[in-house]
Amino acid sequence: MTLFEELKWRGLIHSVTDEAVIEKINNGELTFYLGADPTGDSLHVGHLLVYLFAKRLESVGNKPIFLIGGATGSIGDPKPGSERQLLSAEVTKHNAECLYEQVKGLFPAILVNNYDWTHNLDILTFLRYYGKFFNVNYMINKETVKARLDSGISYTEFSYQILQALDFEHLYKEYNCQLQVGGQDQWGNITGGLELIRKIHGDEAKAYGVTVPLVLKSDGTKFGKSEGGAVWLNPEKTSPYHFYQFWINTPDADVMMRLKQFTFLSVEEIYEIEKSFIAEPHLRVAQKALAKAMTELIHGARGLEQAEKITQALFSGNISELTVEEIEMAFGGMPQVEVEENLPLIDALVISKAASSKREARQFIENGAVLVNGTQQKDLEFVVSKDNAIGKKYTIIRRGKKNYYLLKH
Ligand code: 485
Repeated sequence: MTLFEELKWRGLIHSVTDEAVIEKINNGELTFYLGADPTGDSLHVGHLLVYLFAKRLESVGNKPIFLIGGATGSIGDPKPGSERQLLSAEVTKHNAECLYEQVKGLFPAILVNNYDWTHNLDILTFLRYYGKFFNVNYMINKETVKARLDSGISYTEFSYQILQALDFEHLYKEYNCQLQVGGQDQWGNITGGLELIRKIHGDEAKAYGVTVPLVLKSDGTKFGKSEGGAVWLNPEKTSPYHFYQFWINTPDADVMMRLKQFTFLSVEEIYEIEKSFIAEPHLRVAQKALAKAMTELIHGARGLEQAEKITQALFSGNISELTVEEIEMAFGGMPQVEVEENLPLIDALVISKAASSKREARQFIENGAVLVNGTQQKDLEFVVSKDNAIGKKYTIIRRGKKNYYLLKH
């Protein structure tokens, strides 16, 4: 299987502008670029596919340029619905630094910022030289603009596609960059760049575009969200444990596709996993392989180890093995109750809402449904205190098989 055949098999090709690009990709002979606007300070899993696609191209020798849209980010790629809020220079600068750090962790790339060649462009050069290459009738037919013609679009956002086209031409000229990759929503911007290259450099100029499909979920909901909102790559925003949980909760209907799209497991490995998955779906072999591969890719061996340890501890109830840091990771974002003094377990159950009344709390304890820091507690007189807390800081109450409550001392 060639790389391109594999990319197709993995469901990573939406469109290509010219089939001639296939052989060049396979031979690893291209310099290509991927651009992102610094609109946020972290990537989330919804962005990840295109970046991993770039990593795949890089792995056979193609050379990546990562373009940060310091200029375009200050304008805003038109999105359906409404105008974007303009971001300040400080915010885009901070976001740009954060994004570059994350991309560096995924694959080596030359970093460029379109602010560098855009900010000194004077209005007369823009209109008299570049403007002449763009036909308004054609521009308003681009999907992103067309979608806004009814609700309205500012001249600012309308001009966005010209700036992105200028970038491609610039990188073509300066780096012999012949390929731009992006998500399927970038098709219009990418082809705009190709036309500009042809108009300036002639028909023999060789440049291409490849787009990657949007990640779809079989149930129609948006990919990349969990209960807590977007699933971020930044471990301070989404812990490795919650990241792992996101992948392990992938529905059966989607899991094989996700293994192909997102992981670097080989074709053979994926077929092996599929066999056991079909034979014994309840063992969730595919989900486990996916969560493992993705957590290791983004958070390294240590992040994976933590995530698996916490998952195992919460599943088996052996909470006492967790460190304070791991407890904070597991329960971060979940409600926790602060307790000042020693507290009878019965009261602790009520305060943490593990039980609705003292009477119910007593029943739970007597029935053996209550575990304190991983140990079943049947003593109605038991007192929760700093001294018997994990790390003198946390008491974890489990009621029944799955309900966890956190008390902080
Ligand atoms: O020369 C360029 C200047 C800016 C851009 C690309 C090339 C950014 C692009 N217009 C854009 O808006 N990209 C999105 C972003 O920045 O978040 C997303 C795309 C997605 C995928 C991802 O960037 O919506 O499809 O391409 C990398």
